[in-house]
Amino acid sequence: MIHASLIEQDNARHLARLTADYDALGAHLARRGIDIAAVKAKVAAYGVAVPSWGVGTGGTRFARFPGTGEPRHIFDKLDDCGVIHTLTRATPTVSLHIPWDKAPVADLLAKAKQVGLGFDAMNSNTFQDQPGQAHSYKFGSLSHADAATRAQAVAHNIDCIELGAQLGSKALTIWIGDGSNFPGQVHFTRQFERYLEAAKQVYAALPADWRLFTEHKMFEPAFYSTVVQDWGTNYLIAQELGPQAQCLVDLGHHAPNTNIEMIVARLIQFGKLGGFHFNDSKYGDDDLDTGSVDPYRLFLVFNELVDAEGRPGFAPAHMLDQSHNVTDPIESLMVSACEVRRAYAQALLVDRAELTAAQDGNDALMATACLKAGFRTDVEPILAMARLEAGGAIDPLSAYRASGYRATVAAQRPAVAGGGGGIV
Ligand code: LRH
Ligand code: MN
Ligand code: MN
Repeated sequence: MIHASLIEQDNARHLARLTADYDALGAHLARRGIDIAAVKAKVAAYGVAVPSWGVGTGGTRFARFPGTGEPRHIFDKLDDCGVIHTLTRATPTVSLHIPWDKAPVADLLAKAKQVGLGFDAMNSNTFQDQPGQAHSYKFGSLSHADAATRAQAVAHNIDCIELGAQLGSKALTIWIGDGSNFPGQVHFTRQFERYLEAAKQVYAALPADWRLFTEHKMFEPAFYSTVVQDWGTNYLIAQELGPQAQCLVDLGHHAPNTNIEMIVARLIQFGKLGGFHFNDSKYGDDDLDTGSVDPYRLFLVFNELVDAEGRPGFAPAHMLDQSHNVTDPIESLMVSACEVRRAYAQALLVDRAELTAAQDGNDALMATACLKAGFRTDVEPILAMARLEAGGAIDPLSAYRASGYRATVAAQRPAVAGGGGGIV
């Protein structure tokens, strides 16, 4: 969809500047005792999964304003995801949401091969009703008071595992909307007992090399109480289910000002950090572009991840999960993937020996200055050089705009009407 010659042409415009900037940064880092090539190699090896649902224009419960060339189905979505990876070389996998992306396995595999992508964690959906479904999720799914509804939700999750196993995925992410809207509406303990019993049935269906990620979220769609509301409940679930169960941290699913990096550290310490849904927020589950509001917080999360690198069995899954309401989703996802890599690169620059010495010497100011030294460094030349050497674009946005991809697909994909709300 994006020709190599186009990338080469666009790169040619930026190459001299990049080479000069990269050399200057290399000299600067060498003075700090850091080998720029080693940082670049780590950045180049780092990938973040794109959510299939992210390439469609998002919306709020009030309205959705579609862009042009909206993907019609999973195959269009995979084309768009392919563009993101071709230009950034940072998003080698796609995370599917079922049943939104349901399609014959052979077709999914063929398309993924054509666009050069693999499949990351599968996401189940028991927060919406589907046409023809026997039991409604209006009052819950895995924790529903009715056993038949719970069984239907369990069966759907097992279907997702079976589909994912054929696609080469290695994890299932469960997020449920179950909760309540009124004090007294549900019995907290009985509801959570039902959830655990149902989740155990899903866990029992996991292949030996799979992981089950449970994703907590403070509120919404339930507004009084939510069954898996915070990392404490999430940790209890992972403990109850067993070693293949871990917690997924969506950055937008916490109360404002929550110390998310500390939650990350706690989960790492006890072997229960499964992965991330990266996004940014100001108020709640805003699903804003990763790093757009508080890049320092993203950096602090990566500071914990870099600190934990090399721990036995430490392999959290990294995915984006955001909603693009006013931008071209491909552009937002490209920029966000680069933001995640930026936070990683900055965290790699932190002098860990100096930090430990400052911490142990109770030198609060030096400790925090040590972090800031990593965060303040402009690592863009490292990111751009990693992309260039992998065949990607020095400036993905500039190459994408030069390609005219959006206009091309807009001519092929019929325009869709805007209107009512929705999350995708
Ligand atoms: C819930 C959530 C979860 C869903 C996705 C669409 O807010 O973060 O990950 O699967 O959004
Ligand atoms: Mn999420
Ligand atoms: Mn969310």
